[in-house]
Amino acid sequence: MRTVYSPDHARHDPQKEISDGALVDAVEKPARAEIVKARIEEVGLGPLEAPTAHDDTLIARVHGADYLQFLKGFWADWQDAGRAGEAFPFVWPVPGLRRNAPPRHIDGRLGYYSFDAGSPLTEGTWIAARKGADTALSAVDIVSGGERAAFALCRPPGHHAASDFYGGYCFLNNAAIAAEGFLAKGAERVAILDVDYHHGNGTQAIFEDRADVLFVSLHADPADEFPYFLGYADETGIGAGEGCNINMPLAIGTDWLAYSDALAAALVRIKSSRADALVVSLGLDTFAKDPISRFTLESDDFLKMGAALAGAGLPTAFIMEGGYAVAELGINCVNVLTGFED
Ligand code: SP5
Ligand code: ZN
Repeated sequence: MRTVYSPDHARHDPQKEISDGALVDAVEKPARAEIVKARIEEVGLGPLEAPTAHDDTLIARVHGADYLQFLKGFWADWQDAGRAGEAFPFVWPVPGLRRNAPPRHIDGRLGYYSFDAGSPLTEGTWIAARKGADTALSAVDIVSGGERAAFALCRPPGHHAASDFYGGYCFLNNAAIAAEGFLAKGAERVAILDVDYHHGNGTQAIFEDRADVLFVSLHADPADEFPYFLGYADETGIGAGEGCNINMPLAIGTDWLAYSDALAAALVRIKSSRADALVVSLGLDTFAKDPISRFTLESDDFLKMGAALAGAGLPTAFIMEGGYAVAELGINCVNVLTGFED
């Protein structure tokens, strides 16, 4: 399998995040992508290729123009405001406050365009995220060119980013951009299967009123886990998209036995959707030893996950999402990809 990778991911190198009510060491680190790259080389999965540059057309189908402008210009604005370190929002326009226009002040703008304080914006965030979008689109190009599958080793991840706000370590929604890529290449319908431990709230929000993109997500019950405010089973789609959003919240402690049942059900739904292509939001934070998560999948289970995904029989773009047990992340991620190929 061909992998798309850019060293520019490392320009997003956050040091701290707010988590569990405290400022703690960031877990979404450059080492994550590097250990996956090293494992790909170790097992000889296939070539590593640089992304090709894509213009903003498909990114602009996913994200609002003002949001993109905010991200692009943020670091200069932050410095103009006399700020130096990585940036955190601390006030948000929840219902009861107004979110009709971005405020002038940088702290107001940060809150306007975000939903959590766990996702530091840094000097290199925009370039890394923008290269990540190129990485996802390049994987789509490879699959549209006739390959059965390709892997976009994106960093930072994307599935929590909505059309006009960031959060959950995510800034540009790479999986949503990949889905738009398949549609632009002529697919009539695309399925997105999100196997990250956390609900892909951004991807759901982007497509929930559309029938051309089916979103299916297996994740920890949001009553117990981040992102808390989306991802419940009764969110089935809106308007024309009714029936095209499927959330499968799973209990804390879920093991492969229960997970594989849910995955099989998800794949039955995807196979019956007449989708022309599949985007997999590939988070590895369902792993038992993940430091921020509470499922109990083991490394060998990721081989089985890959084999199950191949059973959908669709051209597939794998998009890297979460997974924070860095020591085992390369093994677990590449196990999905080799399990898919075997
Ligand atoms: C892409 C992705 O996986 N984003 C996840 C963002 C999660 N951020 C909130 C983490 C809260 C962790 N709380 C449990 C820590 C255990 N000490
Ligand atoms: Zn996650």
